[in-house]
Amino acid sequence: QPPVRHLGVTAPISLSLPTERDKAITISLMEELRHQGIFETEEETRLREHVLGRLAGLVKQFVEKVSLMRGLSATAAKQAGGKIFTFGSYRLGVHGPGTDIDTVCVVPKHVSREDFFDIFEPMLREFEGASEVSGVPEAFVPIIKAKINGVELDLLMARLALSQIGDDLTLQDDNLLKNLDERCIRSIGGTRVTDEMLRLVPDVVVFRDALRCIKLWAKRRAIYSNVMGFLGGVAWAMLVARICQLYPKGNAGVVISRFFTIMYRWSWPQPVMLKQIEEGPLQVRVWNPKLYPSDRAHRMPIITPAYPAMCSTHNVTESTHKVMTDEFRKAAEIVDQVMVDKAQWSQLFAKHDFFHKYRYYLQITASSGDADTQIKWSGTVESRLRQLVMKLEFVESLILAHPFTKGFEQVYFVTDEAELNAASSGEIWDSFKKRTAKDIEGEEGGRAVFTTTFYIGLSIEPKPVGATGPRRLDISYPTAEFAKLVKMWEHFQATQMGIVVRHIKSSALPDYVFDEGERHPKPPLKRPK
Ligand code: 3AT
Ligand code: MN
Ligand code: MN
Repeated sequence: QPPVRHLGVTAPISLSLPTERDKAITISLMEELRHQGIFETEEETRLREHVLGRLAGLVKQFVEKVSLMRGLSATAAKQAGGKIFTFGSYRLGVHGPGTDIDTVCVVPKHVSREDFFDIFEPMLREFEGASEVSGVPEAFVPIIKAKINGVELDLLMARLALSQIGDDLTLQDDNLLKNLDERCIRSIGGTRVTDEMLRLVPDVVVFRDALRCIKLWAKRRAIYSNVMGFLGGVAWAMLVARICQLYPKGNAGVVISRFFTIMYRWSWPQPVMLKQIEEGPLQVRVWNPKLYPSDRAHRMPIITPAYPAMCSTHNVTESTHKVMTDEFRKAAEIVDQVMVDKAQWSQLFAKHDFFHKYRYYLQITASSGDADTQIKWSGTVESRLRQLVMKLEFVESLILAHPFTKGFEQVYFVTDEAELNAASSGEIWDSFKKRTAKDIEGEEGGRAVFTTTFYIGLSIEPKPVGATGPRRLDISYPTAEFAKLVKMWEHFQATQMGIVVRHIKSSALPDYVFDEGERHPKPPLKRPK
């Protein structure tokens, strides 16, 4: 085999060193990022390291305890080991203040998943400085969420087919996946992908700085969300990593200045990959559009570098693809201006204009009577929203169905059926707008309504020249189908949960979608007489 001369599936575009200009814009970019407050303090960094050290010790204690229970000798129980690995933004080194640390606890084969929830979780509850410990053993990726010394943690577990887990273990070897439970394979997938990504970029510091910039930009422009059909953290990281490979000697300014143009011009559905897709020891599918029609349907495939290769962007739809392409174009224009000193970096991070952009919006309101139900119900509706987007994309004369990346949560206190129906439909009447829990105490029919409202911006084809009458836009079918679909959720209860899809004009958008001073005040919506 020839020696590896470059990282990535093609040769680099340029091996040039940064110019004086590149150096200057990188300095101003980093200044702007600091100004935007995305870096944590040194104190917080130390606290995270301290917490991870303590957690690593606790995992070893847990393994030792279970080992003794299984009849291992004291020495063997100590040697059984146990190790934690991080993934997510913390592992990549691009986390912000107050974000979580995603961690997987790797244990030897005689420690089971039940032990993780029956023994480790109680140990964690007793652990000094731990709070808000809550396990979700039945999740697709079983997880314990917790806080230690105020630091949020997502804890996964993986049981390897090894009798000891030494401190020097890495998760790189594909053969480690053999004979593992699928949940364990999924749980170490995050670490395997982030570690591989870090190995595949020419300069980790450049990669991190550039990724911080892209993450901030994508969040501000409301295109950072895997569930809603945009890209999530892993996919954005892979795009940046690919540009780093193409400019191995570049600094952050170079990478950013090429990023948007290259992504704008990318010939999708040609995939973005950090290395060639490899086969491996498992009977699992790796991404292959030649073989699988569902893989062929991916519009913007961005493929994870660790075996088994997967597409991290299967939620992208025609609309979200268009929206992202448009954002790439706009950002490329701004960065071109920054390069010639005609714009500031801050302009790249300007807030999105989603609620100013469209004349019509779909308003999707999920409601229920209590906070716990609402979390699960609104999560279910959110996770299926892109199904509605895809149905809308089939509607004739609808150019674009643009989902907003987050839902808005409101609690209202209503006193009768009419108010209840209004609130559950996403309407805000003056009569209950400012009412508090206290106001309905002892009131007959008084109750709380928890609502989460999502928005989809609609871009409609202009009327053909000479056409008369209003343009017909029939969205009753997709919206009815969507309501039916979410109600098929296994825990759906018609008496407890509501779902209403409304078609509104931009002038009817509620104040809560705008920042203070973002829009001119309008007359409030009165209760109809
Ligand atoms: P933050 O800095 O934490 O906002 P992040 O990139 O670390 O950004 P997350 O902590 O949300 O993002 O997720 C880290 C990884 O965990 C990304 C994904 O591989 C996995 N993950 C996130 N949410 C889920 C989920 N609901 N189920 C399974 N895996 C998930
Ligand atoms: Mn995270
Ligand atoms: Mn997390």
